[in-house]
Amino acid sequence: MNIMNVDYSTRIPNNVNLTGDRQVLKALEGWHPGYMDWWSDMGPEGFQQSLVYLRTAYSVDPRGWAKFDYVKMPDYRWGILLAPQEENRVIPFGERYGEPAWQEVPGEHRAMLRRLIVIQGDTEPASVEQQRHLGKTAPSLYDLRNLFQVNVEEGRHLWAMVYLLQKYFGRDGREEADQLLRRRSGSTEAPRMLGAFNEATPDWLSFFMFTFFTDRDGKMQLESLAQSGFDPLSRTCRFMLTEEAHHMFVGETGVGRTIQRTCEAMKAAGIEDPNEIARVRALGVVDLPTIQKKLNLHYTLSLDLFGSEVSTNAANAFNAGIKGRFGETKIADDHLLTSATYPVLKMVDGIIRRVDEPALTALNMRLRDDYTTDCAKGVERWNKVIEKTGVAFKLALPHVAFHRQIGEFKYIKATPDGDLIDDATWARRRDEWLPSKADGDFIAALMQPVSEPGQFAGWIAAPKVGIDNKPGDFEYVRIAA
Ligand code: BYC
Ligand code: FE
Ligand code: FE
Repeated sequence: MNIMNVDYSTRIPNNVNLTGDRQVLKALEGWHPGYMDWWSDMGPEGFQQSLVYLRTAYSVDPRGWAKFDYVKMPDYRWGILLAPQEENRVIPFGERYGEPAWQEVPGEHRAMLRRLIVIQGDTEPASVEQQRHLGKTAPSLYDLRNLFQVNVEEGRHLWAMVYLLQKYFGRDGREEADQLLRRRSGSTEAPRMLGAFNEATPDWLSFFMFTFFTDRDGKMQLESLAQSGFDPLSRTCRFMLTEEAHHMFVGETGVGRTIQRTCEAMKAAGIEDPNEIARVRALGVVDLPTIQKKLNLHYTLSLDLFGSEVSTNAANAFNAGIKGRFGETKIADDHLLTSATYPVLKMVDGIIRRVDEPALTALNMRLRDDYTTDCAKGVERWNKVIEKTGVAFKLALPHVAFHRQIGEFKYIKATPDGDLIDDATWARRRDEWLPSKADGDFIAALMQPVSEPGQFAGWIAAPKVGIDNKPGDFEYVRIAA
């Protein structure tokens, strides 16, 4: 079978020759009903009988890997797709640098590898759970379709990790695969593993911020895992990244369209000062300071996903050749980092200071810095949207010490500018910097569903182009009665 093409003859479409791998096929087929139960309990609420204009991956050829068609979500073909194997690929970093990449799990690193795959796998269904209630307040059929597209693909990412667990980790891999369907976002007994994935996604602005900031952590982590010396993981992540681009597009354009609509409404009403919050809100749009607060929240929750700035876990994974750096093969150094250092922001004697740390233990900080650079570019594109309308306002990323739960800054309180403050000041000023209950209530009240083709809720602008070049009034979801 050509690796570019996907075998649709088995229940689980795949390009990993499952028909010739009976044991894994059986394990996956055994897992499938539990997945479908999870999808019906925890996947998108309602709309399961509606026809959604979705893309399905049918190939891993970068020139054309997806086809678009109307599908009922439960009939979506969740497949196992790995990017083509690179000939003679070597381990690109760490103690085994330059040795042939592993096609089987290296025994001495089995536990570490399994843990990383499980953590990655855990985030995928968590995001679907977080977003499950959003369908009923979608601002348009276009947005509704994008939500469902993201949801089915996060479902596929779960399949991707479950395949690795079942194929390469035997019995404990199968147990982990079952656990991935048992944990629940926000549950007290069995929560999802990472902080941000137990937070609520209460409204569409949060959804867009999440897909911009948190899916972008996904991009950074997948890029690092795509460097892995364990070749099946590398190939899996490389294909996931092709889907990830759309998730971040949904976030960036979603926030951009919200900003656009706000600024246009302000201009039309002759409001010059973005801080005239009551007047702006009376227009039925989200004021820019509240958008900044949402940004502050989702950016900082996502910073926590990089773990501690200084981490022996990260050093061990790198030394082992399991998890590399962003763009590892393009970095011009020894890929061993035995004597290199990296500047890390730390609390030293009560002050935030930049301190040189061994580059190996500073890998989380480095990836987080790469992430911040990537986020900042997107924020600049949002600022261009504001600038074009002539409104005087700039969005900005808050300081990395602000509102942190993980790492160096979890015991201190800081302003978005990075000034240290005491608990009383924090308590008094928190609502200036993060969405308050009142902000949430206001946004919730705006979230009235719109389901006429080509129509959009009043708080968000129409997109510039349709999905798959469809015209503006295209019926992206045929809602079942
Ligand atoms: N919440 O040495 P440390 C995505 C734990 S998103 C709770 O500081 P390490 C997606 C840590 O587990 C990408 N616990 O950090 C996006 C450890 O616990 P144990 C997901 C946390 O290990 C949107 C302890 O603290 N993929 O795909 O170097 C939609 C000390 O850890 C947190 C990955 O994350 C936290 N935030 O790095 C859908 C890649 N942070 O072991 C999908 C795989 C740390 O002592 N994961 N801890 O009990 C990893 O590479 C690493 O596990 C982390 C943490 C980067 C997450
Ligand atoms: Fe994902
Ligand atoms: Fe994603």
